[in-house]
Amino acid sequence: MNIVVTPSPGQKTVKGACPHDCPDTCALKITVEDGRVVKVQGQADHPSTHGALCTKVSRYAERTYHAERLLHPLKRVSRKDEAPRFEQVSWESALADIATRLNSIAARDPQAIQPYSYAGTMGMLQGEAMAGRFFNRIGASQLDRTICASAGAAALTATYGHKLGMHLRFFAESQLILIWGSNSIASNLHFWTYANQAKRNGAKLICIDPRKTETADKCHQHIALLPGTDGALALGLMHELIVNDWLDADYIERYVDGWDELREKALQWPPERTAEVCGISADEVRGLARDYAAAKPAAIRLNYGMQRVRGGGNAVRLVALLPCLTGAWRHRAGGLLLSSSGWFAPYKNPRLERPDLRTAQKAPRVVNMSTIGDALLEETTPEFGPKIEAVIVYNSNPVAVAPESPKVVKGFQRADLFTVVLEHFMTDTADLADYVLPATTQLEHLDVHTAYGHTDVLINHPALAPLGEAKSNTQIFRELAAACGFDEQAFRESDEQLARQAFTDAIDFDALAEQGWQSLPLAEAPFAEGRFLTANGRAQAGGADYVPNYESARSAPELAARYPLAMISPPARNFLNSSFVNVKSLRDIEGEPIVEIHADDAGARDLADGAMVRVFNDRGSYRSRLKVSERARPGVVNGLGVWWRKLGVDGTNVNELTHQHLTDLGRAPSFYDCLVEVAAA
Ligand SMILES: Nc1nc2c(c(=O)[nH]1)N[C@H]1C(S)=C(S)[C@@H](COP(=O)(O)OP(=O)(O)OC[C@H]3O[C@@H](n4cnc5c(=O)[nH]c(N)nc54)[C@H](O)[C@@H]3O)O[C@H]1N2
Ligand SMILES: Nc1nc2c(c(=O)[nH]1)N[C@H]1C(S)=C(S)[C@@H](COP(=O)(O)OP(=O)(O)OC[C@H]3O[C@@H](n4cnc5c(=O)[nH]c(N)nc54)[C@H](O)[C@@H]3O)O[C@H]1N2
Ligand SMILES: [Mo]
Repeated sequence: MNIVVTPSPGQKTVKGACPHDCPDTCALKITVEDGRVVKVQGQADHPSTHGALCTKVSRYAERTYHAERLLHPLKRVSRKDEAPRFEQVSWESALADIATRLNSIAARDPQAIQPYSYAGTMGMLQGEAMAGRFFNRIGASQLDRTICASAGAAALTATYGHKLGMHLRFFAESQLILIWGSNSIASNLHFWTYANQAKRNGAKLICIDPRKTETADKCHQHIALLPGTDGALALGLMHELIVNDWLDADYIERYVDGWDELREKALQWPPERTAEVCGISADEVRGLARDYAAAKPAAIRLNYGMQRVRGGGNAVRLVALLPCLTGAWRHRAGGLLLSSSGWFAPYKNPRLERPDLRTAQKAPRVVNMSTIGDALLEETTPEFGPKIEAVIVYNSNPVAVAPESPKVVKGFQRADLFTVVLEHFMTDTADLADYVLPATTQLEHLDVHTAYGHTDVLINHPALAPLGEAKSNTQIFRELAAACGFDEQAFRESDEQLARQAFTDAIDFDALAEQGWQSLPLAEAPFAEGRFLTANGRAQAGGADYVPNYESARSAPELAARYPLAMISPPARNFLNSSFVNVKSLRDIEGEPIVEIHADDAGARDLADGAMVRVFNDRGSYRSRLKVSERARPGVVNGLGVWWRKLGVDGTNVNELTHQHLTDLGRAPSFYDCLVEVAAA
């Protein structure tokens, strides 16, 4: 069943796809020489990749051949509260032992078994195809995969009916681009190419972001609002569109529901009030509204950074309604893009994970991944259901990335918790496992991919045979199913058979395998005449409103008196969430964990640039190097990147400080809604 790649002499190139959680999903050209990958490049003929890769993925081979790659199954021999020690074991004994443990839990209540996965790979096969079959068959609890995008997803769905937006390539023709809550140069590089083209053609670029990012540096204007105030800014813009009569009344009349209600709300947000809440000037609000109304076509590149606060869902709804109010959707280069993933829905096979393999009458309970800290510390109760007894982690590093890590660590340290981690490396989560199983990287397995920043389907052909004893996620779950005694045909399907079932017939699989990618056939200006994917085809404006943060000077003044600084923790350019932190050449560029602070806030605390500081609140404390920088606005500190805890200063990272409160829509974490204080360490 395994895909066999035999090392052959000479040189060949293989068509691949970048597996990482990034809107760009690039097409790869992998050069193999005498059975070794020597180069990973972008495919020149794939439009959005355009032959170029980011720094991280152009070094993907460094990740695959990393000296610390896990190449053998490991079994824990130390206690969970001691320094981790493991011994190498055979696959047979590891899988037999894991199967015995899981079967005995399942005999009592299979819902005590919890899968935990996210987008370490975005591939459909190495993601949930075979894993989903296994967990459905055993009857495990389900996982609500909310850690990144679900507030924005719920917002787009409520407003447009699905996660849909403009097509990437038409940004090149826009006259104005609002880059809103996105550091595109760091996290969406191939969009930036199109924005830059627009800029060269005379378009104005405006960045809306509390942090003065490298993207803000390259835009004509930067509006540094306070974190979590985007909904207020959108309402302030609507106020100006209304009072200046800059609305496209015909578009609203034909294609928008609930405008009267929203109009009343927006009229309560004159520029002065908006400016005060957002921490910007009233002229910035007026100027932004004028620019947005005047430019035809005007486009918005919204990204997930701005929805990681309590009101993140409503903020996305309000911003997403702006192009409906000016009729920007009439043009192919106007509108908004947050996610394009909904365009793939009609082309995906909904049965790939085989929900029919479930035997229980009732669907298993759903546990939210964003509150895994609390969930692992729950006892059995009627509301929660059974205490979690086993966790199977793959494609994720929850101990580093989930909010409020003191609780996540405590949960994974439970002596009575059985944890299995499928990984490439000994991450913070693997350190707390009972078994660590070595997984293949993208160069060693087959996969198929959709995207969330463009509308092409991609294939990833394996370039190498698995290194060491590594196995693909699909193969590990196949063998685990066999060890558990599951003999359904669903567990005997090969990766190629899965890949052929991943899409409906509308995608020609052989053409995909040959070319490396296939574009979805889509209208250029999808909402030029409404036709949203809502029940009645109209955009839905009802109910959207500004929701203040959990933690801010305005909403929690007593807390703010003790912890006056708002901390955001956006991605570091050279890492991908917590992936690549252990690739030395990339870690060397980032240096060490830093927290950026404005000179005024540093001065008020007598802190000098380069000092070691303690960033803290009631939840925890985290040591980091201070950088006095104009990238931070007054009142806001930027704790960059999700470092591996064990590579941080004292075995912690920024999530030591974040909380588990969820967003208004989509049950997502509010990582950037977090008050802290900074002091000398
Ligand atoms: N290099 C790199 N690329 C990545 C990632 C990475 O870790 N590194 N992560 C990937 C992932 S998982 C995702 S989800 C995507 C998208 O990831 P996003 O989280 O959208 O990442 P960014 O593009 O950095 O955008 C976040 C920006 O939002 C700003 N921001 C924070 N709070 C607010 C706010 O309240 N309002 C506004 N307007 N802005 C705010 C931050 O300062 C930051 O510049 O990127 C992907 N690409
Ligand atoms: N404070 C703070 N926390 C954040 C964020 C933030 O901005 N600030 N961002 C959040 C966001 S947007 C996201 S998406 C999450 C991301 O959180 P995660 O999805 O956990 O992402 P990573 O940290 O990249 O960890 C992915 C892991 O999957 C492994 N992996 C990759 N490919 C494979 C494979 O084929 N098989 C197996 N078995 N393993 C594989 C990698 O080695 C890596 O350790 O983090 C969130 N956490
Ligand atoms: Mo993400």
